[in-house]
Amino acid sequence: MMTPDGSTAAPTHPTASARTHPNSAVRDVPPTRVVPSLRAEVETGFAKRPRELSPKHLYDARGAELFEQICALPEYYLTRTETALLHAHATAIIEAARPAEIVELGAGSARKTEILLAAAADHAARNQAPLTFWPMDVCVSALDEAAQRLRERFPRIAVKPLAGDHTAGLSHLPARSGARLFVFLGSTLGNFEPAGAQRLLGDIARQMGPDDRLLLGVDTVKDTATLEAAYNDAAGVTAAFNENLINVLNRELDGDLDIAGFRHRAVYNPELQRIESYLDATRAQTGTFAALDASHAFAPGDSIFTEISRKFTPDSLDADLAPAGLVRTADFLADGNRYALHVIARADA
Ligand code: AVI
Repeated sequence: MMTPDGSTAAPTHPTASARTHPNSAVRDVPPTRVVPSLRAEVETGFAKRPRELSPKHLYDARGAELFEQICALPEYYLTRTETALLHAHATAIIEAARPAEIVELGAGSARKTEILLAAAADHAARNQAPLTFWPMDVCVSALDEAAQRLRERFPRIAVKPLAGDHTAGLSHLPARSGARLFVFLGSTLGNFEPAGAQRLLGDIARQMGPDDRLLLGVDTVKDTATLEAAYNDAAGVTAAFNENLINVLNRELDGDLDIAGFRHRAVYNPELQRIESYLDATRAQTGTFAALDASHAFAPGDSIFTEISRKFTPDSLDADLAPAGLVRTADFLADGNRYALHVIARADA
């Protein structure tokens, strides 16, 4: 399933040999390290108070559908602001990166990247240079759909989809043929704690040569009202997205929690500069998970901490980039600094 920040259970491959999916041109990127399964996360995360789970479990088929709807909500300014920034600056970004290859992490439908690909295809045509697009995602069906659409629109671009979880390491990416532009959009970096963000950035940095660049889209620190509205939309789509996690737990772990006994809550934590999303129990209930051979009792007000959405300043972003040996080389800011696209290089390049 397509997830902005990784898969639930990446298979472990002993070698880096590429596998092709049946009836699909998608190749596997074997994980470098094992990522914890939902089962393992419940076992450790539900022992904490508040209970916690990583946000990647929000993206089953229904969650992915609800997230698509969130991206179109009036309150959720992130997607349309990033799209507008890409339209405004795609040519400048491509001129700065001069890529022979574009590798997108968590590409999904690659709708926003299409804007960048149009500029990259023009650049490649002017220079009579080849161009390859490697969209990487855990959802093979999304990759297949995107590849078909992009091949039709950009016959000059070699579209080579990669199935894999970018949170499981990137050592087994295919060999390069020239300067690479890594792309990581949607402020998905904000769904990672600083340690996780730094690890992911380090994984990317280790794959970057001196001429390579990373294009990173991140949401920025702003007033609490705007931020909280974006995660508490009037139509209740974000609430449904968060509450759907109870369905995921029940289905995957053979559980019987009552979804009606939980309520979505999203609040801005100004100290940590992040939205924190919770599921609060509205009444007492005990859920039994047959797959875990365990029960979990919730009292009214007990919470499951389901997601962080960090908001960045140039300084806080630099604090994540520096340990990975990365620096910003160009910044593209939306009006009022509502959102940012950054072009990033190796500090030693
Ligand atoms: C995917 N990610 C960047 C979104 C965010 O803003 O943290 C997920 C999301 N959660 C609630 N609304 C959107």
